[in-house]
Amino acid sequence: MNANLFSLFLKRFPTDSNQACIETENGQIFSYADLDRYTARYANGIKALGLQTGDRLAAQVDKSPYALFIYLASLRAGLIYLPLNTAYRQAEIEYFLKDAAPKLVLCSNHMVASLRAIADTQDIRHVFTLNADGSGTWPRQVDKAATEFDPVALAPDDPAAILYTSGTTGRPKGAVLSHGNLAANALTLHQAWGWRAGDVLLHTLPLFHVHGLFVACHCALLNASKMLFLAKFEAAKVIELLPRATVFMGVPTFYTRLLARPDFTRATCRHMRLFVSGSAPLLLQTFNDLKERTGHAILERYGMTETNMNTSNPLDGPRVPGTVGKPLPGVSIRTVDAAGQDVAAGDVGQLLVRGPNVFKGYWRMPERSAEDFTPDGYFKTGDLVRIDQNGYIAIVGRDKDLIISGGYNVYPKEVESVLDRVNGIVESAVIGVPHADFGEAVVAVAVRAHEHADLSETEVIQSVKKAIAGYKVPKRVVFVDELPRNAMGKVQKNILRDRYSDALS
Ligand code: MCA
Ligand code: AMP
Repeated sequence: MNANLFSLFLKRFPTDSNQACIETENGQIFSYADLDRYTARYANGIKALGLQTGDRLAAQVDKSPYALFIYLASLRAGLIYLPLNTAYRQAEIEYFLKDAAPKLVLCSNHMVASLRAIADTQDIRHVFTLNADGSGTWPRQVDKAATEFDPVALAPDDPAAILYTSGTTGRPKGAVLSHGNLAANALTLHQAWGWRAGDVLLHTLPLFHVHGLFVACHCALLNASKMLFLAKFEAAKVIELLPRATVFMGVPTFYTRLLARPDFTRATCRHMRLFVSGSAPLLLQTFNDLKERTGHAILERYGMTETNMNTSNPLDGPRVPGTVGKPLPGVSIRTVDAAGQDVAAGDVGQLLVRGPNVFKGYWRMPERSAEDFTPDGYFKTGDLVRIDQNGYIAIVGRDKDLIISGGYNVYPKEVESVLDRVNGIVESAVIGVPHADFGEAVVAVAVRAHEHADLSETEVIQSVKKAIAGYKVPKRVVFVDELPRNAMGKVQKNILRDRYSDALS
Protein backbone atom coordinates (compact mmCIF):
# COMPACT_ATOMS: atom_id res chain seq x y z
CA MET A 1 0.00 0.00 0.00
CA ASN A 2 1.25 3.49 -0.82
CA ALA A 3 1.85 5.38 2.46
CA ASN A 4 1.94 8.73 0.65
CA LEU A 5 -0.38 10.98 2.69
CA PHE A 6 -1.84 12.36 -0.51
CA SER A 7 -3.12 8.86 -1.41
CA LEU A 8 -5.02 8.82 1.87
CA PHE A 9 -6.63 12.16 1.04
CA LEU A 10 -7.53 10.90 -2.44
CA LYS A 11 -9.29 7.91 -0.94
CA ARG A 12 -11.37 10.22 1.20
CA PHE A 13 -12.46 12.51 -1.63
CA PRO A 14 -16.23 13.02 -1.78
CA THR A 15 -18.09 10.73 -4.19
CA ASP A 16 -18.97 13.81 -6.16
CA SER A 17 -15.62 15.52 -6.58
CA ASN A 18 -17.35 18.68 -7.79
CA GLN A 19 -18.21 19.31 -4.17
CA ALA A 20 -16.58 22.43 -2.71
CA CYS A 21 -13.26 22.05 -0.97
CA ILE A 22 -12.30 25.70 -0.42
CA GLU A 23 -14.32 28.90 -0.58
CA THR A 24 -12.29 32.11 -0.44
CA GLU A 25 -13.34 35.42 1.06
CA ASN A 26 -14.23 36.79 -2.37
CA GLY A 27 -16.54 33.86 -3.01
CA GLN A 28 -14.29 31.86 -5.32
CA ILE A 29 -14.92 28.14 -4.97
CA PHE A 30 -12.40 25.36 -5.54
CA SER A 31 -13.84 21.86 -5.71
CA TYR A 32 -12.11 18.62 -4.79
CA ALA A 33 -11.72 18.03 -8.53
CA ASP A 34 -9.92 21.40 -8.74
CA LEU A 35 -7.64 20.37 -5.89
CA ASP A 36 -6.85 17.18 -7.81
CA ARG A 37 -6.11 19.09 -11.04
CA TYR A 38 -4.01 21.85 -9.48
CA THR A 39 -1.91 19.48 -7.39
CA ALA A 40 -1.37 17.12 -10.37
CA ARG A 41 -0.29 20.05 -12.51
CA TYR A 42 2.07 21.34 -9.80
CA ALA A 43 3.45 17.81 -9.22
CA ASN A 44 4.11 17.39 -12.94
CA GLY A 45 5.79 20.81 -12.95
CA ILE A 46 8.02 19.73 -10.06
CA LYS A 47 9.04 16.56 -11.88
CA ALA A 48 9.67 18.46 -15.10
CA LEU A 49 12.33 20.46 -13.26
CA GLY A 50 14.11 17.18 -12.55
CA LEU A 51 13.38 17.09 -8.82
CA GLN A 52 13.52 13.67 -7.18
CA THR A 53 11.78 12.01 -4.25
CA GLY A 54 13.19 13.44 -1.03
CA ASP A 55 14.27 16.79 -2.53
CA ARG A 56 13.09 19.82 -0.56
CA LEU A 57 10.57 22.42 -1.71
CA ALA A 58 10.54 25.64 0.34
CA ALA A 59 7.57 27.99 0.21
CA GLN A 60 7.17 31.47 1.68
CA VAL A 61 3.79 32.25 0.19
CA ASP A 62 0.81 34.30 1.30
CA LYS A 63 -2.17 32.24 2.36
CA SER A 64 -4.50 31.15 -0.43
CA PRO A 65 -5.88 27.92 -1.89
CA TYR A 66 -2.77 27.80 -4.10
CA ALA A 67 -0.57 27.79 -1.00
CA LEU A 68 -2.40 24.68 0.18
CA PHE A 69 -2.17 23.12 -3.27
CA ILE A 70 1.59 23.53 -3.41
CA TYR A 71 1.92 21.71 -0.07
CA LEU A 72 -0.34 18.91 -1.31
CA ALA A 73 1.54 18.73 -4.61
CA SER A 74 4.80 18.41 -2.71
CA LEU A 75 3.34 15.40 -0.86
CA ARG A 76 2.00 13.95 -4.09
CA ALA A 77 5.39 14.29 -5.85
CA GLY A 78 7.29 12.76 -2.91
CA LEU A 79 9.13 15.98 -2.01
CA ILE A 80 9.78 17.28 1.48
CA TYR A 81 7.83 20.47 2.16
CA LEU A 82 9.42 23.36 4.02
CA PRO A 83 6.79 25.99 4.91
CA LEU A 84 8.16 29.39 5.93
CA ASN A 85 6.39 32.03 8.00
CA THR A 86 5.71 35.04 5.77
CA ALA A 87 6.97 37.30 8.58
CA TYR A 88 10.51 35.87 8.43
CA ARG A 89 13.18 38.32 7.39
CA GLN A 90 16.13 37.72 5.10
CA ALA A 91 18.60 36.51 7.76
CA GLU A 92 16.09 34.00 9.11
CA ILE A 93 15.27 32.66 5.65
CA GLU A 94 18.95 32.45 4.78
CA TYR A 95 19.52 30.03 7.66
CA PHE A 96 16.58 27.78 6.74
CA LEU A 97 17.51 27.58 3.07
CA LYS A 98 21.13 26.88 3.85
CA ASP A 99 20.20 24.15 6.29
CA ALA A 100 17.45 22.44 4.29
CA ALA A 101 19.05 23.02 0.86
CA PRO A 102 15.81 23.04 -1.15
CA LYS A 103 15.95 22.52 -4.90
CA LEU A 104 12.83 24.61 -5.51
CA VAL A 105 11.71 27.81 -3.77
CA LEU A 106 8.29 29.40 -4.19
CA CYS A 107 7.38 32.79 -2.82
CA SER A 108 4.96 35.66 -3.22
CA ASN A 109 5.98 38.49 -5.56
CA HIS A 110 6.81 40.91 -2.77
CA MET A 111 9.42 38.51 -1.36
CA VAL A 112 11.09 37.44 -4.57
CA ALA A 113 13.96 39.93 -4.59
CA SER A 114 15.29 38.90 -1.21
CA LEU A 115 14.70 35.19 -1.85
CA ARG A 116 16.47 35.33 -5.21
CA ALA A 117 19.44 37.02 -3.59
CA ILE A 118 19.67 34.20 -1.05
CA ALA A 119 19.08 31.50 -3.65
CA ASP A 120 21.90 32.87 -5.81
CA THR A 121 24.43 32.55 -3.01
CA GLN A 122 23.27 29.01 -2.27
CA ASP A 123 23.11 27.66 -5.76
CA ILE A 124 19.34 27.12 -5.65
CA ARG A 125 18.41 27.10 -9.31
CA HIS A 126 14.64 27.20 -9.21
CA VAL A 127 12.87 30.21 -7.70
CA PHE A 128 9.29 30.93 -8.81
CA THR A 129 6.52 33.21 -7.61
CA LEU A 130 3.07 32.11 -6.53
CA ASN A 131 0.72 34.87 -5.44
CA ALA A 132 -2.46 34.68 -3.42
CA ASP A 133 -4.52 35.64 -6.51
CA GLY A 134 -3.13 32.68 -8.47
CA SER A 135 -0.73 34.75 -10.57
CA GLY A 136 3.04 34.35 -10.72
CA THR A 137 5.79 32.65 -12.62
CA TRP A 138 4.94 29.22 -11.15
CA PRO A 139 1.38 29.10 -12.53
CA ARG A 140 2.80 30.14 -15.90
CA GLN A 141 5.48 27.46 -15.70
CA VAL A 142 2.93 24.68 -15.07
CA ASP A 143 0.16 26.07 -17.27
CA LYS A 144 0.41 23.27 -19.81
CA ALA A 145 1.29 20.46 -17.42
CA ALA A 146 -0.93 17.37 -17.33
CA THR A 147 -3.75 17.18 -14.80
CA GLU A 148 -3.08 13.58 -13.85
CA PHE A 149 -0.31 12.37 -11.58
CA ASP A 150 0.01 9.15 -9.59
CA PRO A 151 1.16 9.90 -6.03
CA VAL A 152 4.78 8.78 -5.71
CA ALA A 153 4.98 5.44 -3.87
CA LEU A 154 6.36 6.00 -0.36
CA ALA A 155 6.85 4.15 2.93
CA PRO A 156 5.39 5.47 6.22
CA ASP A 157 8.79 6.67 7.46
CA ASP A 158 9.52 8.73 4.37
CA PRO A 159 9.72 12.43 5.23
CA ALA A 160 6.83 14.69 4.23
CA ALA A 161 7.80 18.02 5.77
CA ILE A 162 10.46 19.88 7.71
CA LEU A 163 9.24 22.49 10.16
CA TYR A 164 11.79 24.61 11.94
CA THR A 165 11.50 25.22 15.63
CA SER A 166 14.10 27.15 17.57
CA GLY A 167 15.80 25.90 20.65
CA THR A 168 17.54 27.00 23.79
CA THR A 169 20.69 27.51 21.74
CA GLY A 170 18.83 29.92 19.47
CA ARG A 171 19.80 27.75 16.52
CA PRO A 172 16.64 26.50 14.81
CA LYS A 173 16.24 22.78 14.27
CA GLY A 174 14.25 21.23 11.46
CA ALA A 175 11.74 18.72 12.79
CA VAL A 176 11.25 16.08 10.11
CA LEU A 177 7.67 14.78 10.01
CA SER A 178 7.01 11.62 8.05
CA HIS A 179 3.98 10.70 5.96
CA GLY A 180 3.22 8.10 8.66
CA ASN A 181 3.41 10.69 11.47
CA LEU A 182 1.02 13.05 9.69
CA ALA A 183 -1.42 10.35 8.61
CA ALA A 184 -1.59 8.78 12.08
CA ASN A 185 -2.30 12.08 13.78
CA ALA A 186 -4.82 13.23 11.19
CA LEU A 187 -6.81 9.99 11.44
CA THR A 188 -6.74 10.12 15.25
CA LEU A 189 -7.95 13.72 15.40
CA HIS A 190 -10.61 13.14 12.77
CA GLN A 191 -12.01 10.36 14.92
CA ALA A 192 -11.50 11.99 18.32
CA TRP A 193 -13.23 15.22 17.32
CA GLY A 194 -16.15 13.41 15.74
CA TRP A 195 -15.91 14.87 12.23
CA ARG A 196 -19.13 14.12 10.40
CA ALA A 197 -20.91 14.66 7.10
CA GLY A 198 -21.80 18.30 6.58
CA ASP A 199 -19.03 19.75 8.76
CA VAL A 200 -17.69 23.06 7.46
CA LEU A 201 -14.36 24.39 8.77
CA LEU A 202 -13.80 28.12 9.10
CA HIS A 203 -10.04 28.31 8.47
CA THR A 204 -8.30 31.50 9.61
CA LEU A 205 -4.91 30.22 10.79
CA PRO A 206 -1.71 30.64 8.79
CA LEU A 207 -0.63 27.76 6.53
CA PHE A 208 2.99 27.54 7.64
CA HIS A 209 2.66 25.95 11.08
CA VAL A 210 1.33 22.67 12.43
CA HIS A 211 -1.95 24.13 13.68
CA GLY A 212 -3.20 25.67 10.43
CA LEU A 213 -1.50 23.40 7.88
CA PHE A 214 -1.78 19.98 9.47
CA VAL A 215 -4.35 19.92 12.28
CA ALA A 216 -6.96 22.05 10.53
CA CYS A 217 -6.51 21.14 6.84
CA HIS A 218 -5.87 17.43 7.34
CA CYS A 219 -9.05 16.94 9.38
CA ALA A 220 -11.13 18.79 6.80
CA LEU A 221 -9.59 16.90 3.86
CA LEU A 222 -10.09 13.51 5.53
CA ASN A 223 -13.70 14.48 6.03
CA ALA A 224 -14.17 15.75 2.44
CA SER A 225 -15.39 18.95 4.08
CA LYS A 226 -15.61 22.46 2.79
CA MET A 227 -13.19 25.04 4.22
CA LEU A 228 -14.07 28.71 4.36
CA PHE A 229 -10.67 30.32 3.91
CA LEU A 230 -9.75 33.70 5.36
CA ALA A 231 -6.32 35.02 4.36
CA LYS A 232 -5.77 35.87 8.02
CA PHE A 233 -7.70 36.05 11.26
CA GLU A 234 -9.91 39.12 11.43
CA ALA A 235 -12.57 39.08 14.13
CA ALA A 236 -15.21 40.95 12.11
CA LYS A 237 -14.89 38.59 9.14
CA VAL A 238 -14.95 35.55 11.40
CA ILE A 239 -18.19 36.74 12.96
CA GLU A 240 -19.65 37.23 9.50
CA LEU A 241 -18.73 33.68 8.42
CA LEU A 242 -19.30 31.71 11.63
CA PRO A 243 -23.03 31.17 10.94
CA ARG A 244 -21.97 29.13 7.89
CA ALA A 245 -19.45 26.98 9.79
CA THR A 246 -19.56 24.06 12.21
CA VAL A 247 -15.90 23.83 13.26
CA PHE A 248 -13.39 26.54 14.16
CA MET A 249 -9.78 26.24 15.32
CA GLY A 250 -7.63 28.96 16.79
CA VAL A 251 -5.02 30.15 19.23
CA PRO A 252 -6.33 31.79 22.45
CA THR A 253 -5.84 35.31 21.01
CA PHE A 254 -8.50 34.53 18.39
CA TYR A 255 -11.00 33.79 21.15
CA THR A 256 -10.21 36.88 23.25
CA ARG A 257 -10.51 39.04 20.12
CA LEU A 258 -13.89 37.49 19.28
CA LEU A 259 -15.13 37.95 22.83
CA ALA A 260 -14.12 41.62 22.73
CA ARG A 261 -16.88 42.17 20.16
CA PRO A 262 -20.51 42.46 21.24
CA ASP A 263 -21.68 41.06 17.89
CA PHE A 264 -20.08 37.69 18.73
CA THR A 265 -23.18 36.02 20.11
CA ARG A 266 -25.04 32.75 20.59
CA ALA A 267 -26.79 33.45 17.28
CA THR A 268 -23.43 33.80 15.48
CA CYS A 269 -22.56 30.30 16.67
CA ARG A 270 -25.94 28.70 16.01
CA HIS A 271 -24.56 26.03 13.65
CA MET A 272 -21.26 25.57 15.43
CA ARG A 273 -20.40 22.11 16.68
CA LEU A 274 -16.82 22.56 17.87
CA PHE A 275 -14.37 25.29 18.90
CA VAL A 276 -10.79 24.02 19.29
CA SER A 277 -7.98 25.95 20.98
CA GLY A 278 -4.26 25.24 21.13
CA SER A 279 -0.67 26.40 20.59
CA ALA A 280 -0.74 28.44 23.82
CA PRO A 281 -2.45 28.24 27.23
CA LEU A 282 -6.15 29.11 27.17
CA LEU A 283 -7.10 31.22 30.17
CA LEU A 284 -9.89 29.99 32.43
CA GLN A 285 -11.56 33.35 31.96
CA THR A 286 -11.65 32.95 28.15
CA PHE A 287 -13.09 29.45 28.48
CA ASN A 288 -15.76 30.67 30.91
CA ASP A 289 -16.60 33.83 28.95
CA LEU A 290 -17.11 31.90 25.72
CA LYS A 291 -19.24 29.32 27.52
CA GLU A 292 -21.41 32.04 28.96
CA ARG A 293 -21.67 34.03 25.72
CA THR A 294 -22.28 31.16 23.28
CA GLY A 295 -23.02 28.02 25.29
CA HIS A 296 -19.91 26.31 23.84
CA ALA A 297 -17.09 24.77 25.89
CA ILE A 298 -13.84 25.31 23.96
CA LEU A 299 -12.00 22.04 23.42
CA GLU A 300 -8.35 22.59 24.37
CA ARG A 301 -5.68 20.29 23.02
CA TYR A 302 -1.91 20.22 23.19
CA GLY A 303 0.81 19.50 20.69
CA MET A 304 4.21 20.41 19.40
CA THR A 305 5.85 20.82 16.02
CA GLU A 306 7.84 17.64 16.65
CA THR A 307 4.84 15.55 17.62
CA ASN A 308 1.71 17.10 16.16
CA MET A 309 -1.10 16.63 18.68
CA ASN A 310 -0.50 14.59 21.83
CA THR A 311 -3.48 15.22 24.08
CA SER A 312 -7.01 16.52 23.84
CA ASN A 313 -10.00 17.26 25.98
CA PRO A 314 -12.84 14.95 25.06
CA LEU A 315 -15.54 15.53 22.48
CA ASP A 316 -18.02 13.81 24.77
CA GLY A 317 -17.43 14.16 28.46
CA PRO A 318 -16.13 17.01 30.57
CA ARG A 319 -13.77 19.54 28.95
CA VAL A 320 -11.75 20.71 31.91
CA PRO A 321 -10.45 24.27 31.61
CA GLY A 322 -6.84 24.71 32.62
CA THR A 323 -6.06 21.24 31.28
CA VAL A 324 -5.20 19.93 27.84
CA GLY A 325 -7.17 16.72 28.38
CA LYS A 326 -5.79 13.20 28.14
CA PRO A 327 -3.37 11.45 25.77
CA LEU A 328 -4.91 10.81 22.35
CA PRO A 329 -5.39 7.15 21.36
CA GLY A 330 -2.02 5.59 20.50
CA VAL A 331 -0.02 8.18 22.46
CA SER A 332 1.85 6.98 25.58
CA ILE A 333 3.11 9.43 28.14
CA ARG A 334 5.42 9.52 31.15
CA THR A 335 6.17 12.31 33.60
CA VAL A 336 9.71 12.42 34.92
CA ASP A 337 11.93 14.48 37.23
CA ALA A 338 15.21 16.14 36.29
CA ALA A 339 17.01 12.81 36.70
CA GLY A 340 14.60 11.10 34.32
CA GLN A 341 12.82 9.11 37.06
CA ASP A 342 9.03 8.79 36.95
CA VAL A 343 7.37 11.17 39.43
CA ALA A 344 4.62 10.15 41.86
CA ALA A 345 1.00 10.54 40.73
CA GLY A 346 -0.09 14.17 41.10
CA ASP A 347 3.47 15.55 41.19
CA VAL A 348 4.89 17.93 38.61
CA GLY A 349 7.24 16.40 36.06
CA GLN A 350 8.44 16.85 32.51
CA LEU A 351 6.10 15.25 30.00
CA LEU A 352 7.55 12.58 27.73
CA VAL A 353 5.57 11.31 24.75
CA ARG A 354 5.78 8.34 22.42
CA GLY A 355 3.49 7.34 19.57
CA PRO A 356 3.03 7.11 15.82
CA ASN A 357 2.65 10.91 15.72
CA VAL A 358 6.12 11.57 17.14
CA PHE A 359 8.90 12.51 14.71
CA LYS A 360 12.13 10.52 14.53
CA GLY A 361 14.62 13.38 14.66
CA TYR A 362 15.88 16.73 13.48
CA TRP A 363 17.15 17.40 9.98
CA ARG A 364 20.86 16.66 9.80
CA MET A 365 21.31 16.93 13.58
CA PRO A 366 21.72 13.36 14.84
CA GLU A 367 23.29 14.49 18.11
CA ARG A 368 20.36 16.78 19.01
CA SER A 369 17.90 14.08 18.02
CA ALA A 370 19.55 11.54 20.33
CA GLU A 371 19.61 14.02 23.25
CA ASP A 372 15.90 14.74 22.95
CA PHE A 373 14.75 11.12 23.21
CA THR A 374 15.03 8.64 26.08
CA PRO A 375 16.64 5.28 25.28
CA ASP A 376 13.15 3.70 25.15
CA GLY A 377 11.97 6.15 22.49
CA TYR A 378 10.08 8.82 24.45
CA PHE A 379 10.46 12.40 23.22
CA LYS A 380 11.24 15.00 25.89
CA THR A 381 8.71 17.79 25.41
CA GLY A 382 10.26 20.29 27.84
CA ASP A 383 6.75 20.95 29.17
CA LEU A 384 6.13 20.60 32.90
CA VAL A 385 2.81 19.01 33.75
CA ARG A 386 0.68 17.72 36.57
CA ILE A 387 -1.84 14.93 35.97
CA ASP A 388 -4.97 14.90 38.12
CA GLN A 389 -6.71 11.83 39.53
CA ASN A 390 -8.93 11.63 36.44
CA GLY A 391 -5.98 11.59 34.07
CA TYR A 392 -6.36 15.18 32.83
CA ILE A 393 -3.05 16.89 32.11
CA ALA A 394 -2.38 20.48 33.17
CA ILE A 395 0.66 22.27 31.71
CA VAL A 396 2.06 24.16 34.69
CA GLY A 397 5.33 25.42 33.26
CA ARG A 398 8.11 24.90 30.77
CA ASP A 399 11.55 23.48 31.23
CA LYS A 400 12.65 25.59 28.26
CA ASP A 401 13.13 29.31 27.83
CA LEU A 402 10.24 30.00 25.49
CA ILE A 403 7.71 32.80 25.07
CA ILE A 404 4.42 32.10 23.28
CA SER A 405 3.02 35.32 21.86
CA GLY A 406 -0.33 35.13 20.11
CA GLY A 407 0.39 31.46 19.37
CA TYR A 408 3.83 32.13 17.85
CA ASN A 409 6.89 30.80 19.64
CA VAL A 410 9.70 33.19 20.43
CA TYR A 411 12.98 31.86 21.77
CA PRO A 412 14.59 34.55 23.98
CA LYS A 413 18.10 33.41 23.05
CA GLU A 414 17.50 34.26 19.39
CA VAL A 415 16.21 37.76 20.22
CA GLU A 416 19.06 38.35 22.69
CA SER A 417 21.63 37.49 20.01
CA VAL A 418 20.09 40.08 17.70
CA LEU A 419 19.90 42.71 20.47
CA ASP A 420 23.50 42.11 21.49
CA ARG A 421 24.59 42.94 17.96
CA VAL A 422 22.88 46.35 18.07
CA ASN A 423 25.57 49.02 18.24
CA GLY A 424 25.57 50.41 21.79
CA ILE A 425 24.06 47.44 23.59
CA VAL A 426 26.38 45.56 25.91
CA GLU A 427 24.06 42.75 26.93
CA SER A 428 20.38 41.91 27.15
CA ALA A 429 17.82 39.56 28.62
CA VAL A 430 14.54 38.82 26.89
CA ILE A 431 11.47 37.81 28.89
CA GLY A 432 7.78 37.13 28.32
CA VAL A 433 5.32 39.27 30.25
CA PRO A 434 1.52 39.08 30.41
CA HIS A 435 -0.23 40.78 27.49
CA ALA A 436 -3.98 41.22 27.20
CA ASP A 437 -4.11 40.43 23.48
CA PHE A 438 -1.20 38.04 22.85
CA GLY A 439 -1.32 36.21 26.21
CA GLU A 440 2.38 36.78 26.59
CA ALA A 441 4.56 39.29 24.77
CA VAL A 442 8.24 39.99 24.37
CA VAL A 443 10.08 42.53 26.54
CA ALA A 444 13.81 43.19 26.46
CA VAL A 445 15.91 44.38 29.36
CA ALA A 446 19.18 45.81 28.08
CA VAL A 447 22.39 47.41 29.27
CA ARG A 448 23.79 50.27 27.17
CA ALA A 449 27.49 51.05 26.74
CA HIS A 450 28.51 54.31 28.52
CA GLU A 451 29.32 56.02 25.26
CA HIS A 452 25.85 55.13 23.93
CA ALA A 453 23.83 56.40 26.88
CA ASP A 454 21.52 58.24 24.47
CA LEU A 455 20.57 55.11 22.48
CA SER A 456 16.75 55.12 22.51
CA GLU A 457 14.16 52.37 22.81
CA THR A 458 12.79 53.26 19.37
CA GLU A 459 16.20 52.99 17.75
CA VAL A 460 16.75 49.57 19.26
CA ILE A 461 13.32 48.34 18.17
CA GLN A 462 13.84 49.65 14.62
CA SER A 463 17.17 47.94 14.40
CA VAL A 464 15.85 44.57 15.67
CA LYS A 465 12.89 44.78 13.27
CA LYS A 466 15.26 44.63 10.31
CA ALA A 467 16.69 41.33 11.44
CA ILE A 468 13.79 39.19 12.70
CA ALA A 469 10.08 38.57 12.20
CA GLY A 470 7.82 41.25 13.72
CA TYR A 471 6.22 38.99 16.32
CA LYS A 472 9.68 38.34 17.85
CA VAL A 473 10.53 42.04 18.16
CA PRO A 474 10.30 43.31 21.76
CA LYS A 475 7.20 45.39 22.37
CA ARG A 476 9.31 47.32 24.90
CA VAL A 477 12.99 47.74 25.67
CA VAL A 478 13.83 48.70 29.24
CA PHE A 479 17.35 49.98 29.95
CA VAL A 480 19.11 49.04 33.20
CA ASP A 481 22.62 49.57 34.58
CA GLU A 482 23.16 45.85 35.06
CA LEU A 483 21.29 42.56 34.81
CA PRO A 484 20.58 40.65 38.03
CA ARG A 485 22.73 37.51 38.19
CA ASN A 486 23.01 34.58 40.57
CA ALA A 487 26.24 33.30 42.14
CA MET A 488 26.94 31.26 39.00
CA GLY A 489 26.70 34.42 36.86
CA LYS A 490 23.42 33.36 35.25
CA VAL A 491 20.86 36.11 34.56
CA GLN A 492 17.93 35.75 36.98
CA LYS A 493 15.04 36.03 34.56
CA ASN A 494 12.49 35.26 37.29
CA ILE A 495 13.47 38.54 39.01
CA LEU A 496 13.08 40.41 35.72
CA ARG A 497 9.70 38.78 35.04
CA ASP A 498 8.45 39.88 38.48
CA ARG A 499 9.89 43.36 38.12
CA TYR A 500 8.45 44.01 34.67
CA SER A 501 5.25 41.95 34.88
CA ASP A 502 3.12 45.04 34.20
CA ALA A 503 5.41 46.52 31.53
CA LEU A 504 2.73 46.02 28.87
CA SER A 505 -0.44 46.50 30.85
C1 MCA B 1 1.54 39.87 14.77
N1 MCA B 1 2.28 40.68 15.57
C2 MCA B 1 2.53 40.04 16.71
C3 MCA B 1 1.93 38.79 16.59
N2 MCA B 1 1.33 38.70 15.38
N3 MCA B 1 3.20 40.40 17.81
C4 MCA B 1 3.30 39.52 18.80
N4 MCA B 1 2.73 38.28 18.75
C5 MCA B 1 2.05 37.90 17.66
N5 MCA B 1 1.50 36.68 17.58
C6 MCA B 1 2.72 42.05 15.30
C7 MCA B 1 3.29 42.26 13.92
O1 MCA B 1 4.67 42.03 13.89
C8 MCA B 1 2.96 43.72 13.69
O2 MCA B 1 3.90 44.52 14.35
C9 MCA B 1 1.63 43.89 14.38
O3 MCA B 1 1.57 42.86 15.37
C10 MCA B 1 0.44 43.75 13.42
O4 MCA B 1 0.65 42.62 12.56
P1 MCA B 1 -0.56 41.81 11.94
O5 MCA B 1 -0.02 40.73 11.07
O6 MCA B 1 -1.55 42.77 11.36
O7 MCA B 1 -1.15 41.15 13.23
P2 MCA B 1 -2.46 40.36 13.39
O8 MCA B 1 -3.07 40.04 12.08
O9 MCA B 1 -3.29 41.04 14.41
O10 MCA B 1 -1.88 38.96 13.95
C11 MCA B 1 -2.17 38.48 15.19
C12 MCA B 1 -2.62 37.03 15.08
C13 MCA B 1 -1.45 36.22 14.45
C14 MCA B 1 -3.85 36.93 14.19
C15 MCA B 1 -2.93 36.54 16.47
O11 MCA B 1 -0.28 36.40 15.25
C16 MCA B 1 -1.75 34.77 14.28
O12 MCA B 1 -2.36 34.36 13.30
N6 MCA B 1 -1.31 33.91 15.22
C17 MCA B 1 -1.49 32.46 15.09
C18 MCA B 1 -0.18 31.78 15.18
C19 MCA B 1 -0.27 30.29 14.90
O13 MCA B 1 -0.79 29.84 13.87
N7 MCA B 1 0.27 29.47 15.79
C20 MCA B 1 0.29 28.04 15.64
C21 MCA B 1 1.69 27.50 15.72
P3 MCA B 1 4.35 45.97 13.81
O14 MCA B 1 3.07 46.74 13.66
O15 MCA B 1 5.25 46.48 14.88
O16 MCA B 1 5.02 45.70 12.53
S1 MCA B 1 1.65 25.70 15.64
C22 MCA B 1 1.93 25.28 17.28
O17 MCA B 1 2.22 26.10 18.09
C23 MCA B 1 1.74 23.92 17.83
C24 MCA B 1 2.39 22.78 17.28
C25 MCA B 1 0.32 23.69 18.27
O18 MCA B 1 0.14 23.10 19.34
O19 MCA B 1 -0.57 24.16 17.56
P1 AMP C 1 5.88 24.62 18.83
O1 AMP C 1 7.28 25.13 18.87
O2 AMP C 1 5.03 25.44 17.97
O3 AMP C 1 5.88 23.21 18.54
O4 AMP C 1 5.28 24.83 20.29
C1 AMP C 1 4.93 23.78 21.10
C2 AMP C 1 4.78 24.29 22.52
O5 AMP C 1 3.60 25.10 22.60
C3 AMP C 1 4.53 23.16 23.48
O6 AMP C 1 5.72 22.52 23.86
C4 AMP C 1 3.84 23.90 24.61
O7 AMP C 1 4.80 24.52 25.46
C5 AMP C 1 3.02 24.95 23.88
N1 AMP C 1 1.60 24.56 23.73
C6 AMP C 1 0.97 24.00 22.68
N2 AMP C 1 -0.35 23.81 22.95
C7 AMP C 1 -0.55 24.27 24.19
C8 AMP C 1 -1.66 24.39 25.06
N3 AMP C 1 -2.87 24.00 24.69
N4 AMP C 1 -1.47 24.91 26.28
C9 AMP C 1 -0.25 25.33 26.67
N5 AMP C 1 0.84 25.27 25.91
C10 AMP C 1 0.70 24.75 24.68
